[in-house]
Amino acid sequence: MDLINRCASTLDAAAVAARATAQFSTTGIALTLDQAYAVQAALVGRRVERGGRIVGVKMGFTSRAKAIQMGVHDQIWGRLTADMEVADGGDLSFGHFVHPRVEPEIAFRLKAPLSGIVTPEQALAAVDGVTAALEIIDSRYRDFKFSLADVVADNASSAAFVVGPWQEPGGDLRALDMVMSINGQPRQMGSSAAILGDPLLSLVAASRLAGDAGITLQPGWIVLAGAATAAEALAPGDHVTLEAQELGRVEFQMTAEGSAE
Ligand code: OOG
Ligand code: MG
Repeated sequence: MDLINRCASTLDAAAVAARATAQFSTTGIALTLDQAYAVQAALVGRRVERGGRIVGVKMGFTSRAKAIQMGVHDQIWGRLTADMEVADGGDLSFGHFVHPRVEPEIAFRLKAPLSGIVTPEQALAAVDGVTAALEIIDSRYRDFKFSLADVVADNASSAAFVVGPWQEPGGDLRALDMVMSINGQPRQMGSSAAILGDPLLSLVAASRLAGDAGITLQPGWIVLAGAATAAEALAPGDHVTLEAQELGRVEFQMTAEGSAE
């Protein structure tokens, strides 16, 4: 098996077993960024072969808070599949994850294809819904540590996501208060401004990166704009809510199912 498929197999097995694996970069496998995206494509390709379906993309490291938390400063993207989506208010099982964390985000839903260099106005014209979202990230690497190439290969740590009720696009998204609470306690408070100054610019960046990768973001796809604050670690039984001013509220429950406790 070639290097790309070997790395994809390692990450796929780690995700399926919910067991961490060693970072490639610290075990003598120095992937280039192009190779890392090829691993990501092969990894998600395996899930698609098992019946998954691509439903969108996620952006990573579009806020300083996240770049600082993880020590990775370049914007990255990953693929979302249908099996990763949890209904608003729905349940996830702790036992399916290695060391899950949750992030407050904003999501866009597309009604028209998008790829390459576009203006914010052109990006907005391709959107038919915007909402508050929670992303559950779960690095398949031990201790949640990775290089840029490692995290790109690991589908940008993405594990699951929840979107709130879709709202009409067109409102100003530049300064929405965002409060993420766990079990009723506010744990991260921020502003949508943390996402590149305007979450719409994250959609512009997603279009550019998709174009670079020879991909077109499709009508119906969801684009997660990236976290507005640092991520919070999750424990079995946690109930998570995000309130994003004007966009509303989104929530899920991390049940203790499959956890050691
Ligand atoms: C990588 C994913 C970053 C975001 O919203 O910035 C990300 C990670 O932190 O493990 O999803
Ligand atoms: Mg995220």
